[in-house]
Amino acid sequence: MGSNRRSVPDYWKWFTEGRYGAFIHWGPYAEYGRGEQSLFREHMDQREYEERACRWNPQRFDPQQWAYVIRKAGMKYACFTTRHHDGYCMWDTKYTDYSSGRQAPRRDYVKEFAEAFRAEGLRIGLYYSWTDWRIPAFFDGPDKDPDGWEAMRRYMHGQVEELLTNYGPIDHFFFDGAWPRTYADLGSTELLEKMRRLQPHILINNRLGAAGPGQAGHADGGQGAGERADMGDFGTPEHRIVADPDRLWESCQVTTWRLWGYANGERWRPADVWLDMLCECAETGGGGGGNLLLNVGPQPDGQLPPEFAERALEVGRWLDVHGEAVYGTDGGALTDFVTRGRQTMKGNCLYLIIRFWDGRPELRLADMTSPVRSVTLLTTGQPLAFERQGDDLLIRGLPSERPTRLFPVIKVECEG
Ligand code: FUL
Repeated sequence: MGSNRRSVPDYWKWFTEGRYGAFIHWGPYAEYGRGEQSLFREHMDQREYEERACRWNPQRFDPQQWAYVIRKAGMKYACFTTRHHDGYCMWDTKYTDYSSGRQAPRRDYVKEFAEAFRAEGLRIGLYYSWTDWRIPAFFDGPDKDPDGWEAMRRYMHGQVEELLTNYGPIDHFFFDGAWPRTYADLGSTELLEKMRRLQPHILINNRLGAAGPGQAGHADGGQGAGERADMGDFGTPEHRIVADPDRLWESCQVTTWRLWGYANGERWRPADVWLDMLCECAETGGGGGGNLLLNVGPQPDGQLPPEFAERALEVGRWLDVHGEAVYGTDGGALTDFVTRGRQTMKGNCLYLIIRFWDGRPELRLADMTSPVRSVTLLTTGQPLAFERQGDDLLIRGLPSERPTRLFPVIKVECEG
């Protein structure tokens, strides 16, 4: 069987095999219930936003509960916003008082997050935005304000160093908001060296700045958007699933239809849409990467929205039964299956993940020439009869009723 497995060091296997993680966008912006960019999008008065941020004091933050739900959801890691574009820091940083450590909560949320998630056996990711909307030097750039720029760069590098020094092993780091700056302006090369000294096994994403001036790039960072092509361990397609030919990749997606931070009254994507994104990542990426980082914007009081927990646990129950079709799978396609669902492979097994159950007793796989040893309906464990017809494989005895609300899976074990 063909495989597009990419060779990665053993210490990155948790990422390539784990496939599925949670993105957590949480900060004072949750109070507005309109996503993570309320300040910017709504041209809000900055002072007013800051005053309210300093008073923000969630009473129901329970990181153990988050970690429990996220593990039960079948996710293997989580990436937490330490600082979004509003500049508010979710840890007790020595570089500013504008933080959860020094304002109303007097809590180090990064520490609490890392400890609780590690205790559940989850890997730890940290998100850090280069952009801080409060600091004009970021937008003015180094030419207009060299001193302001230098101070800001020291501040950012210092903060990243703090995050990688004080919170134990960090597995994953997600930079964001590098636009419109270049990697040279940001000092990305130097910072990356330092990060790898502090955390030799860390995976760092690609949002590290444009290759040069005039290649400003896009929020999405990468794939022709002006990011320097050779930077970062994994690509970060946003709101889309597309393989990065040069490195591992992780598609980040929202669970509502639009926003990342808590969005009051937003419509939620249903569980089958989540699951299909996960299976599409597995199918598209295989062993060459292809992760799904699925977002949640916790409520301002610190609780996970019940709509999130409900869907996450439903997908988690599906993964309890069908996880082998998603975790640690290789890429490559054996048969044409797009009209019915997704296909993944692992070793000598092919998994057919069926979105559209037509209730017919037979399923024909075209051009499935590999010799087959057995066929099983993984969902129920029931063995299925099969027959070779020329180059096709005909599978028989499928139940007329869809055997699960989410996607039934057929496992085809080939010889050798
Ligand atoms: C974007 C940001 O601007 C969004 O707020 C979000 O954090 C997303 C993951 O990245 O570029």
